[in-house]
Amino acid sequence: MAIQRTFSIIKPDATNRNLTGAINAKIEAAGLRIVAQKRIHLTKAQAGVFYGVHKERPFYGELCDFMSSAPIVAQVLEGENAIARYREVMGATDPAESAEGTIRKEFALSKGENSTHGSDAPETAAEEIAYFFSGLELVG
Ligand code: FUP
Repeated sequence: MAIQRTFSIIKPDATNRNLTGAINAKIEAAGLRIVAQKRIHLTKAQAGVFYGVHKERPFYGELCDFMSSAPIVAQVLEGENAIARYREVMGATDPAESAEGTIRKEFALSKGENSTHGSDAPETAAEEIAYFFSGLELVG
């Protein structure tokens, strides 16, 4: 498997609890490199575009409110099979279903406030990276 890039967000529930370093430690321990990173505060409209795929879902409004409620840390992670690898490191969406040792098992508060986002496929990874980072910000 070739070296891949994936897009990650450390979400407001985690930045509020000062968990950025603890989550980054798990990412790095898993062999993923943080090749770009910035802390930003999304507007509700910007969060809405990012989660546009979910706009018909009942939790969409609440999700956009949450994602714009406090700063996030947007990241690009690089490594062997990075997309699937990071989803393993994050664990299942709902912390009640996440495996031991995963980020969400350890830190997530609920299915909505679940500490991290990770891309689910190469196409979405490319789109999500381009939404948050310019080519000049990707130094590898
Ligand atoms: P994931 O890929 O694990 O982030 O999960 P999904 O793409 O299914 O969901 C995206 C985000 O929507 C989740 F991180 C949290 C939110 N969500 C809810 O708030 N309630 C739900 O029932 C499902 C998802």
